[in-house]
Amino acid sequence: MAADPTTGGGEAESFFRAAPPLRDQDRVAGDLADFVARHSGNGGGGRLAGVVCVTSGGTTVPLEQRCVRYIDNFSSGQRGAASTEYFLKAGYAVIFIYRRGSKQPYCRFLPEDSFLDLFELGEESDIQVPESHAAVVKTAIRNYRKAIDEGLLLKLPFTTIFEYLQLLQMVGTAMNCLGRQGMFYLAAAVSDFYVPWESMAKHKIESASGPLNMQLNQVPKMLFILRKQWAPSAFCVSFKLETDPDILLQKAEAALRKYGMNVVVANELANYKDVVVMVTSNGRTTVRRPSKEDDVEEQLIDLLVEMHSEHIMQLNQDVHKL
Ligand code: 9Z3
Repeated sequence: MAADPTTGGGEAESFFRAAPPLRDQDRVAGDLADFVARHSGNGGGGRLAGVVCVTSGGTTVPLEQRCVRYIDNFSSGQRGAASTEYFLKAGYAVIFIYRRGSKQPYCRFLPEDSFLDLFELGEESDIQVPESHAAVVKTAIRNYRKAIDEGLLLKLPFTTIFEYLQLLQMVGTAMNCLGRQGMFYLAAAVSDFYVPWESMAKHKIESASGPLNMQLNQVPKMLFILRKQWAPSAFCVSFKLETDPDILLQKAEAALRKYGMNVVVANELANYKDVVVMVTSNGRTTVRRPSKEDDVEEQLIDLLVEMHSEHIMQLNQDVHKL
């Protein structure tokens, strides 16, 4: 039987074959097709700059099919949420693939622990926003509603590594028709190891039988398949997170070459909110956040938007040469 070109063959194909099917798969496919059709033509000199898929938050690796325990990856979703806001501001349509419960665009400044502090009951038992929070709530509602009402933001949630990679595959193949106008900005923290669905315990693992020994398989390298098969003309930005600064840049450079990324953004756990290094085939660019009140993502997105428009223009030049 011929390999399915959307699954990449080999390990990736068996990953997708064994994964539990995505809930709402048909609805997601329909929403995606509509969104991409509505925005195809972006970046070709029209009003919009392009379409970007932003991934955000950490994937979980379930240890049981009826999951009680799971392994998680570090990520609050702050980077993905902030970056989505800056992409929308720059005129992009955004497909936001996010971990359920992680940070959301335009909600980053709302209180998390004391959500009810945002509201108070008025004299007629109507709900009001106290003056102290009014400005931040108004801005959040205005910006969020604008993005939704103008059809510029499509949100697709995931929890597990299975859901995440199936969504990435669907978005990758759906965005292929956008060619160079598509961008992938892969900030989600993706597990490198997982338990294959078919070898996973069905029920909660017994603790009475003593210590647990478990072998985790390697997650197939989907960046390579994204690049080679799902959306080969898109502009691809991936992230490399390390805790050891001595290996960070060489790992980022290796990822750039191995997966054919346009940019790998290197960041270190200890200071990832303050500084990132953009690694490209032309060298390295360090981006620092100017102050605690600013986001490092603002300048990062500015630079990426510039590079993406050069990537699009390269196509236009190639077409004119024909
Ligand atoms: C990152 O490195 C992100 O910048 C952070 C953002 C996860 C640090 P927060 O969500 O954190 O703002 O709290 N993401 C990519 C991590 C990753 O899994 N990269 C893979 C790798 O390093 C490649 S896809 O191998």
